[in-house]
Amino acid sequence: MFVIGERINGMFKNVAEAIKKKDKAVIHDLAKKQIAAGANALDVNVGPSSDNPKETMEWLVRSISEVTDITLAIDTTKQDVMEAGLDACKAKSIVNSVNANDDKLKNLLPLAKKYNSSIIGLTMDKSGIPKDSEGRLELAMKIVASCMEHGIDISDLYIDAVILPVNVAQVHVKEVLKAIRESKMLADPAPKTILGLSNVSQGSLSKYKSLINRTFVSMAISAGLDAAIMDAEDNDLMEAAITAELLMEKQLYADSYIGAYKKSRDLH
Ligand code: THG
Repeated sequence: MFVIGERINGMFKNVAEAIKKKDKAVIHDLAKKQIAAGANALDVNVGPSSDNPKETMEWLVRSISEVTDITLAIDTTKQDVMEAGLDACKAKSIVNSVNANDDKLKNLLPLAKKYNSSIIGLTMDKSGIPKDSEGRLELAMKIVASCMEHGIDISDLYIDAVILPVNVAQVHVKEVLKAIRESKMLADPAPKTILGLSNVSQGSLSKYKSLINRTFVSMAISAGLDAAIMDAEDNDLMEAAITAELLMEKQLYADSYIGAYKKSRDLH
């Protein structure tokens, strides 16, 4: 699975503080640790309370690029913040994200093309997140069609069916799994699929969060999930994902498959 580390996000207290104090060492450390744990890319989000989101995004991206040239997912809903992040990123980038609103598609897809970025397309629009898989697929189809119109390869598109916290939106979970399965039929080659995995356990008891995350990642991988924004430093979660991919025949079986996987990626 393509793992995007979730930790460089201003919703976390230590990141919010590092942003306030312009403390690069915290950001360097978070980047290095997530990569050492197996992240293939890093999500970058200034968080909900940034006064200067544009400058903060530039600062975060520049700080990260001092220690790695790994792919960065620029995580913002604001167009000027997105452009600032993409422009500051010298490595490969991912637009995280567009939704199915006409104005978002019209403004952000050309930006993705200009910066040669992959795109995460959320199955939501002005009326919110549809409750069932059919509604999600309709919006996914709209995003696929719009990418085609903009000359974007569908293999560069990740459809995000948007998982919500199970404690308040339990009925959504199986609809998301169904949407993952069915979004593979929207085009040939199919779009990839992604989730912000930890959303599912937000608000649940701390002692169960990791268990909920790793159970859900296994289910989502069996539904065809290709990528996740998740906690790469949760080793149980990473091993559950590797094992689910093994069982889905995404990797060749070997008795010591965890060790083989980590060795192949130079992880410990
Ligand atoms: N889709 C896409 N991008 C996304 C999301 C998505 N980006 C943001 C988010 N959702 C994914 N990132 C996180 C990061 C942390 C948590 C959830 C999603 C999280 N944190 C713990 C909590 O809130 O309980 C711990 C917070 C803390 O320790 O302070 O759950 O869906 N494309």
